[in-house]
Amino acid sequence: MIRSNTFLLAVCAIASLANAQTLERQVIATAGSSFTVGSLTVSTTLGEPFTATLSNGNHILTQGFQQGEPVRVKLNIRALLQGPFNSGTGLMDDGLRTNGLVPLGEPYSALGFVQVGGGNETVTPAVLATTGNDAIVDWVYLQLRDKDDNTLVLATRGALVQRDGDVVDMDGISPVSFAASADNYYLSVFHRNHLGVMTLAPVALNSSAVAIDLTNGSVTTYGMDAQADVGGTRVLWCGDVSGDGTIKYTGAGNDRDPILVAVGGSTPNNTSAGYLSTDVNMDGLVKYTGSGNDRDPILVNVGSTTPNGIRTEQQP
Ligand SMILES: [Ca+2]
Ligand SMILES: [Ca+2]
Ligand SMILES: [Ca+2]
Repeated sequence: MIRSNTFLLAVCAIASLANAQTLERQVIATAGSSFTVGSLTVSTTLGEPFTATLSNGNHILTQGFQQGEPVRVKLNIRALLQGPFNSGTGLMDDGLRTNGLVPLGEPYSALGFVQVGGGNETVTPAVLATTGNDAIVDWVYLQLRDKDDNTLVLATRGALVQRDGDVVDMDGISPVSFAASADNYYLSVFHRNHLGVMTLAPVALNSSAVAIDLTNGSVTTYGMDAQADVGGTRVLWCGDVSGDGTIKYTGAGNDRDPILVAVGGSTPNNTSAGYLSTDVNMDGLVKYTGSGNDRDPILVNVGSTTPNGIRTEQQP
């Protein structure tokens, strides 16, 4: 502070010798950078409060904290959804995409998933035109949680998942990023009609796209049986049509009845097309009976011989 005052007095003395002129303070808010003004090198900052403003009559220098690069952490997440998972290929089917049903905007905010710093992500039709192993299957919803409190959600966002399980950003190929400081975080991955999953331990995240593979058992997850095991491949449990964090086949609030309602309650053999939570296997068609119906996977997941069983999402 003493140095600043001394400098300010000095520049005031310079200013008094110069012709009076009007200076306008400028805020540089789009990026940080360094540049030279006469004999001075000036570094600008992004998103930090200023601590002092100095002037020599010709230039204003706003002093603040420096930030080397925009603070973002990147994650190279892999996760698979049981509904569209094909154990023969080891990939998810992309029936929603091939039927033109994947929305261009993230669906989670409208479904009531609370957003913290994220939401309203959008994708271009060109990204959804990609075919093959990297074709987009659907949107997922991600959370970063406080390393000291696994119930405290610090950041959220929508992201895309490819057929091979890569969770990617809006260009359809890049690792996802969050506007968050390098630190340890719990990661939770959710899907609109699957049970979400969370890392048991916080993961050290930084700007170098840390790998978190939730498909091969390399990352221990919170709770018991948080994911289905399909021949050694971990997949998110499908069948939470109601989105309440449980999979139920019978009883109040079960996930089966909405499927019957979707096809027309008195016409169980009918089908209904669309981007619908009742489409458990995510092929673009809601079916209650017959081959490839959306009801049987729910029964299988609660236990075929225990239809009254309830499977509960493993989140703290
Ligand atoms: Ca991929
Ligand atoms: Ca449910
Ligand atoms: Ca279906």
